[in-house]
Amino acid sequence: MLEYAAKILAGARFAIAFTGAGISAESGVPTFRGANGLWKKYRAEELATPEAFQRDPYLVWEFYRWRMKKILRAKPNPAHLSLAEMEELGIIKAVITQNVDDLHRDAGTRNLIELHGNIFRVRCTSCDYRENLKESGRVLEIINSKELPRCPRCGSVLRPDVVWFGEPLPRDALDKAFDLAERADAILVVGTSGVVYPAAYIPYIVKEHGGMVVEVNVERSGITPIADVFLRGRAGEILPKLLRLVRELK
Ligand code: BV8
Ligand code: ZN
Repeated sequence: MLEYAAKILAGARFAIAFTGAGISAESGVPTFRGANGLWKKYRAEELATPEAFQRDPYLVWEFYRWRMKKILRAKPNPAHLSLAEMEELGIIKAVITQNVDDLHRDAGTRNLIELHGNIFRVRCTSCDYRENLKESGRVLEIINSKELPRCPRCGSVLRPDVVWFGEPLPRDALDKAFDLAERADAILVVGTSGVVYPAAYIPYIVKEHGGMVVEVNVERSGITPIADVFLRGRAGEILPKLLRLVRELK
């Protein structure tokens, strides 16, 4: 199966990658729905929604501060690094991710589409102020404060610049992702349960346009039914092997 997957990627004219929380699991970033998933301790509707933020912004900020702390200690794992190298070698043209953890960027991926935003960016709940906390050097200040972060421009409360349930995805990111999916003749799907929409449409769009779907996951997902190849296993183990085989074929 690995050989067949390598042949698909080596032979593709325009291959892309689509990733979910599972690709960051081996970096120590908890997934949402897996065994030790986030939603076990917390419940999505209590936290990743605008209503939750309205009702209890302190609780929601506590959740994001906890995740930012975990993600700050995380390093890209061999799966992120393999995708960055595949882009370098021209094997894939872009990475579309549902993750908000910056690990693809840290691994060196350049053409990255973040469908659900980024946990290290904040934005104002009233004006259009946005801030990349890594660039402004305020990550630790935000993580360690107990107060609600305030907009330096208008004084309103700042929120994480991520997409919550019930919120639309950023228009430009979604348009770019759909355009890439329509052009792709192969998609490498890594570490997603494939249950969150509209992101989960991406592999289906590739399939509808006659593209091939290669999936890497430790268990079956909502994408497996349309996968031409399902490689069961951990992304950190499978992707480096896949990359080696593709390089031999190229
Ligand atoms: C919207 C960002 C409308 C913030 C997140 C019923 C049917 C269909 C849709 C809906 C429905 N009810 C509601 C909806 C819509 C809803 C939705 O899809 N709900 C789902 C749960 C049914 N979608 C929305 O609300 C979206 N918005 O629809 O807006 C609209 C339109 C216009 C105008 C106004 C409104 C917004 C969705 C985005 C929500 N934001 N997070 C944050 O991160 O805090 S969701 C969250 O789930 C993350 O972004 C995550 O990336 C995403 C998907 O999860 P996965 O990445 O797949 O992670 P998961 O844990 O689920 O799975 C991990 C996988 O990895 C597993 O398969 C596991 O086996 C595997 N794995 C584990 N370890 C490894 C591994 N694989 C390989 N190697 C390993 N080592
Ligand atoms: Zn403001």
